[in-house]
Amino acid sequence: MLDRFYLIVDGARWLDRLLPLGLGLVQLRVKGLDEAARRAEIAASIQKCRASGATLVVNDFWRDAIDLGAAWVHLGQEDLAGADLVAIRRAGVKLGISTHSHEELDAALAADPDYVALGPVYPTTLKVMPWAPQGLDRIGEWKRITKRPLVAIGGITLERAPGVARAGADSIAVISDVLSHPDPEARCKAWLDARATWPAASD
Ligand code: 3NM
Repeated sequence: MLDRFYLIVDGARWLDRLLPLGLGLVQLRVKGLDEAARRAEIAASIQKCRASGATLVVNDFWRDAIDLGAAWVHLGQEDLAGADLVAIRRAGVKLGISTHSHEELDAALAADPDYVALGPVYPTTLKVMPWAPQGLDRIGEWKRITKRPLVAIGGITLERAPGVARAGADSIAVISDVLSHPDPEARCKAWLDARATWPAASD
């Protein structure tokens, strides 16, 4: 089962600050680096998470994830279309896939992922996206259809988290609410402490 709090970071430097707080699940989402810098970030993140007992998910770069020994990879739909799923499976790498519509959900389920992510649940300022916010009802619908761990993402704050969990999300993925907070360590700690208080789906 996935940790209920899933932090997404844009560089390994965050891990030194936040892993000691007790993070269990982290995604490394790096953009715009050259290959050598990207692979160094991924390798460092794998090592840091391993040392701390956290699960690291590598966004997009599935070849690097295989080469460098990551346990998980997360793919958006474009990367999914070009990915060698057989190679990913053969390497024993687990797979999460983003979805934003029923069509994308069909494509994701055809790849038999280990989790499905649904977004954006709320408006997000982090990424320009053509999809309207999904809302909480969609989470329950996705949970019924996917029958596997469900990650909710997009515009989720600590205050919104209980409702997202109640709607059926197994894990809540977050960027801005932690990384853009004036005190990321304190905010991250607050998320970690709050996890246990969230209701189970449809409590
Ligand atoms: N993917 P924040 S929303 C990276 O809907 C990403 O697939 C999304 O950041 C999707 O927590 C998103 O700051 C951004 O809204 C999440």
